[in-house]
Formats: sequence, structure tokens, C-alpha cells
Amino acid sequence: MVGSGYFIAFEGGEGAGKSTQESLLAQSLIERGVSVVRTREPGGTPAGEQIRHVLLSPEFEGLDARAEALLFAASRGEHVARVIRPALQRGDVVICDRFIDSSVAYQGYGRDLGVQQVRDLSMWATDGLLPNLTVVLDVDPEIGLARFSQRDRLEAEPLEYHRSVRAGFLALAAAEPERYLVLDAREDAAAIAESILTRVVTGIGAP
Ligand code: T5A
Repeated sequence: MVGSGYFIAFEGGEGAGKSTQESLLAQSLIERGVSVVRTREPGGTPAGEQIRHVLLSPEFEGLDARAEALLFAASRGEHVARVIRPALQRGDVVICDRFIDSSVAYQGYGRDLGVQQVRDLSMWATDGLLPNLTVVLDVDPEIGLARFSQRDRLEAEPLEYHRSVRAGFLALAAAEPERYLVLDAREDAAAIAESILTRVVTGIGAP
């Protein structure tokens, strides 16, 4: 726990609707007078955004799997140090598009790099920071990927890869159900938003 803030990470496969839900949640919290910081990974800082370019650009197709895992962790370390931890110390609610579980699911489960090793790397990079709540928007990768026409380097991975990633998110949520909210991302966006808001409002004690 850092300061009096509250840290919410959104996770899920491609096209699960994270950005849509983050916007709706941020708007509802701001209307309730809550101070919100919205950010994303990889990225969220000037250095992180440059790392994001290397990670997602098709220009770097075939990037070594360990190098990929290290770059995600590097972006996260900078992000936590410069943006997330200071915001939590101020007492803000931080809404982050992807965090440690994306590394564990995409690099640990998806790339077979070792779930524990990838988790340890990220925990080291962030000095042990974990979200208070992780919202997993669960969707069959075929449905999620069909929501886009253009694909970045990771989205272009085969369906089997995305199935392993999905299984990874669900395994992480099942292991610590009190820290997770898993929702069916095929539901109507407004209904999903309501479930998230109910859980967050309880978590932060907002009206
Ligand atoms: N990654 C990231 C790793 O491998 N390791 C890591 O450690 C980290 C941090 C990031 C990539 O990096 C990987 C994972 C990713 O491959 P990104 O560009 O940030 O890439 O992409 P995503 O996080 O996947 O975000 P997307 O923009 O792809 O998807 P979202 O935000 O989940 O979805 P959203 O809200 O943009 O919605 C997609 C479409 O679906 C519609 C929306 O209108 C939109 O058209 N939609 C719905 N349709 C039907 N029903 C609903 N309920 C809907 N909600 C939204």
C-alpha cells in the first residue's frame, strides 16, 4: 500500500474494451469529486513511450523474448517511480491500462519464459508495487481481435498465443480472487461499467 491512494489496473486480451471502460470509470469517479490519474503501459512516461515504440512496432519483428520482457519491466519501473507511486502518495486513484499481469500473461504464459521469473522481474522493477484491484475483461481472442483491422507486433501473434495469454489472466485472477474482478467482455459496455464502478466505489469508500 502506498500513501492513501487506490491503484486499479485493467487487464485482458486484445480488444477486450479496457480503454472504453477506463474512460467510463474515470468519468464517473471525477463526477464524484475523486482525483483520478489515467495512464497506460507500456508507456506513461517520455522514456516509457519510446520503449513502447520498440515493443509494439512491426519494425522490430522477431525481438528476442527475454529482451522483450526486460523492456516491459524497464518501462514499468520508470512508470511506477515517476507517475504511479507519486500519485498514490498524493491520495489519487490511479487507473492504469495494463500492469504486471500483462507481463506475466503475455511473456510468462504466452512466451513460455517462466511465470515466476517474469513476475519476479516486474516486482523488482517496481519495488513490489501491486494494484489494489485488477479488473480482467475476459474475452475469446477471436472476438477481441476481430474488433480491430490493423494489428501491432503482439496483436499479430497467432491465435494459440492469445489463448495462452487469456488462460494466464484467468489463472492469476483465480489465485487471488479478493484482488480481482473478472468480467465477461462480451456484455454491453454500460453493464460492465456499472459492475466496475460498484466494486471501485466500495474499495475507495466514495459516495
Ligand atoms: N503487453 C503489454 C505485453 O505483452 N506485456 C506487458 O507487460 C504489457 C504492459 C499493448 C500490447 O502490449 C502487450 C499487450 C498488448 O498486445 P495496446 O496498443 O496498448 O498494446 O493495446 P491494448 O492494451 O490491447 O488495447 P486495445 O486498444 O487493443 O484494446 P482495449 O483498450 O482493450 O479495447 P478498446 O476499449 O479500445 O475497444 C476495442 C474496440 O471494441 C469496442 C470499442 O468500441 C473498440 O472499437 N468495444 C466493444 N464492443 C462490443 N462490446 C463491448 N463491451 C465493447 N467494449 C469496447
